[in-house]
Amino acid sequence: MSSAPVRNDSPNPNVDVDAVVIGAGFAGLYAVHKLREMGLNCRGFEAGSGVGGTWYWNRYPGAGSDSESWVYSYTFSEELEQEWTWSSRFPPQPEILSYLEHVADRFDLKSAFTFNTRVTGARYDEASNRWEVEAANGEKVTATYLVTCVGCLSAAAVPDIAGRDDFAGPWYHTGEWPHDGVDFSGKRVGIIGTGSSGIQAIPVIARQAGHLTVFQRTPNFSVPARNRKLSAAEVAELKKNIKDIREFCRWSTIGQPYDFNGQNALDLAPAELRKRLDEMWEKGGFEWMFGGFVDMLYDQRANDIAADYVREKIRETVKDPAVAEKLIPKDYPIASKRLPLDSGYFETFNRDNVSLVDLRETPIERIVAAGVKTSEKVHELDVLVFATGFDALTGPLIRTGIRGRGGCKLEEKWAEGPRTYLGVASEGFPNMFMVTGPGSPSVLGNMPTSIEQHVDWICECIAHLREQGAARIEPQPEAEAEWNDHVQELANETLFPQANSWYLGANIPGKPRVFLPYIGGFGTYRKLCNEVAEKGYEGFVIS
Ligand code: N01
Repeated sequence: MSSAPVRNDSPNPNVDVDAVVIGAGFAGLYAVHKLREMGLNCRGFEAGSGVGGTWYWNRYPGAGSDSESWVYSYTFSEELEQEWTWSSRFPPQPEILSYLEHVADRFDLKSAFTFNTRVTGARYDEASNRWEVEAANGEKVTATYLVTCVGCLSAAAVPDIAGRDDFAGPWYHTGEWPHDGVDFSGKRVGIIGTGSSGIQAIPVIARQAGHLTVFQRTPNFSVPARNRKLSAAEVAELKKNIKDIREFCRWSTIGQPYDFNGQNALDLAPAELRKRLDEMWEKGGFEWMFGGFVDMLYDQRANDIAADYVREKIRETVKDPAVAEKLIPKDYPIASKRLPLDSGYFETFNRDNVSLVDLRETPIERIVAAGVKTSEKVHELDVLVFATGFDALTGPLIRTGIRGRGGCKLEEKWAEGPRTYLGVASEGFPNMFMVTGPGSPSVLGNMPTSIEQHVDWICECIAHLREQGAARIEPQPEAEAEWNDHVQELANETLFPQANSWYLGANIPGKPRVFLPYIGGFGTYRKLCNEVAEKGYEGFVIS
């Protein structure tokens, strides 16, 4: 990358900048760090009062990472990597937030950001070749480059259930949790949703609440996290080997320190397969699925083996067979919805103070002042929790009010689904870069690995433009169309499209059913991005 000094001819360097970065999570912090290192003048905007992104907003009980701590962090600074010590295998939300606070302070990143300030619009002006960014505080800033670091799962979705505002008690969405916590002691709590957030929160809330009612629409598979404290010896060993571990992640299928084992489940004798699944189950974590047999994601017969294994575990764990049957997913392939990791989720249903309402048997009719009214009865509640997910990937970008050439709104261009090239740029939106946008591996891998790859690639691209004296970059329509077809084709080769998941936008009424992330593997994607750059940004128009 060029280290040539970069000129900033802006009349007002605070208002007319080289780059606007939206969001101060993992992505935005690193983008600011890297762009500043290149000599660019950056302004950042963040809706929250502090840094952290996902980990700023998702403070619900039990929130934490499902990626191993030693890879759920930045690699750009060896000193940072060596000086920070994680407490456990899967770090809890407060620890990740402290880490990001530490990074922001250590590299003086907060000074680039205006906090408590959501970006309300960003318009590309063709005449000046600049982005005009408007913030909720009335500020207007112009920039050569717009770098969106808005997160993939940051637009909370609260379902529009009739009577929602009639509820007499407080209600909360897991993705917008109050900073001073919620005291559930002795309360009758209801929770709607059994995705990853619900599955993390339910065991913890159950331990505090007087009674917890879980409203389940679709039962979920889940694999034990087997979280544990890291010993000093383990930390020392990890730190010693961290370079190799990280290099492995960079080229692995899901950006994690393990990968598919190159074997198909269907090629193994049943006893051997069972032994391997048992060993992996004891280990816990995503590795059980994504460090094992790749045919489980492609071949229904192999997937059935994994699904039946988990079904058996649920039956063994949940004492009441009728409750167990309700908790067992039967109508979609395992892992075709994002596989949650849990710490005692199924065990929670053995508690006397927990009850399960199967919304397929008794659907919600409306919310009333006293609680949730299903077709059976009113479930009386003091507090209601929505663990109902997010308008994933496209939602956070669309709500930013982005308009490209000719005033074209992003939501107009994406009316039938997102159209991007490499998930990083979209034709008609010159000089706009999306970090982990739709069409990139993003949510199908370890997010910090994805984020660092994207930010590095974007910064090298910007350096290239500046070296060439080029004013503008945007995808060629043909390259973009080809990429989008490729993303869909790859998804259609797997079992993923068989589930109604947020990967397909199926959780948001009216959202087009399009597979959102790139499923070809993180290492493959990295290689493709590198090749595009090596070929002079093939598929882009540079002018
Ligand atoms: O959201 P979800 P999430 N009536 O969309 C139900 C990441 N994450 O916040 O399946 C009744 O998965 C919905 O039911 P159904 C991770 O990538 C990571 O849990 O649509 N129920 C479902 O059960 C994850 O996948 C971590 O039928 C309704 C639930 O709400 C992503 O965030 C931790 C409903 C939503 O599940 C999203 O997870 C947490 C309605 N009207 C999250 N509407 C870690 O890394 C929705 N539901 C640890």
